[in-house]
This record gives sequence, C-alpha cells and structure tokens, in this order.
Amino acid sequence: MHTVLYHRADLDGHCSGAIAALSLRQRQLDFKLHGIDYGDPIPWDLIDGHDLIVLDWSFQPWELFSEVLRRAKSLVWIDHHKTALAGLTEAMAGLLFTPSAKSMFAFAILVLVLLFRPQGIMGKRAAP
Ligand SMILES: [Mn+2]
Repeated sequence: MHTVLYHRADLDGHCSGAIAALSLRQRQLDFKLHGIDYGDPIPWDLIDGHDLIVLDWSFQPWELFSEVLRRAKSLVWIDHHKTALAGLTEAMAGLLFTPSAKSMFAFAILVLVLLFRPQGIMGKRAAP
C-alpha cells in the first residue's frame, strides 16, 4: 500500500497531495492520504513497509530520513524548499565526513549547482 504524506499547513502541500491521490487512484493503487506539519508525531504505522510519497515536507531532524529509508518499502520525496536541499546534503556529508565539514559540504554543493546548472537540476520544460 502507498502512503502519501503531504504538508497540511499550506496550499501547495494540499494541491500536491491531491495530484498524487488522483494519480494513484487512476492507476487503481491502494493508498492513504495523510496531512502532516512540523511538530506532528511521525505516523510510523503509515510508513512501516509502505511505499511512501512525501510531498512539500521534510523529515527533520535529517537523521530521521535514514530511519524512514530503513522502515519504508520505498520512498519518493518531492520538496521545493531550499532548506530541503541544504539539509539533505548536510545529512549526507555527515555520513561521509566529520560533522564539522557538514555546512561546508552543503555550501559547496549549492555553489556547484549554481555554477553548472543555474537553470536548476531538473530537465527543461518542452516547447509547447
Ligand atoms: Mn510549500
């Protein structure tokens, strides 16, 4: 079963949750839709063994991501907030390097992205 966790505190969270629900319904997949906000308890019963889709929201602290990856069957995570990218790169760097190098690593990633992919890391929009 799929679980869709969407940010319940803003409109883009609600809309992305609705789009995911429509898509899963069209494909006749079983799912639970669950709104979440920062400070809410993590709904582990909806994560354990489920195909998890997280929209417009991030697990914080970042160490929670490794536990989610361990417990969920799969994870799709879509979040447009710049703190999401910085936090994730910091968490990854924390696994690879000394903790003191974490913020330096996130800064280096941001500079590299801006240098080589100023248009963003996703594909270009096709011409209409
Ligand atoms: Mn948002």
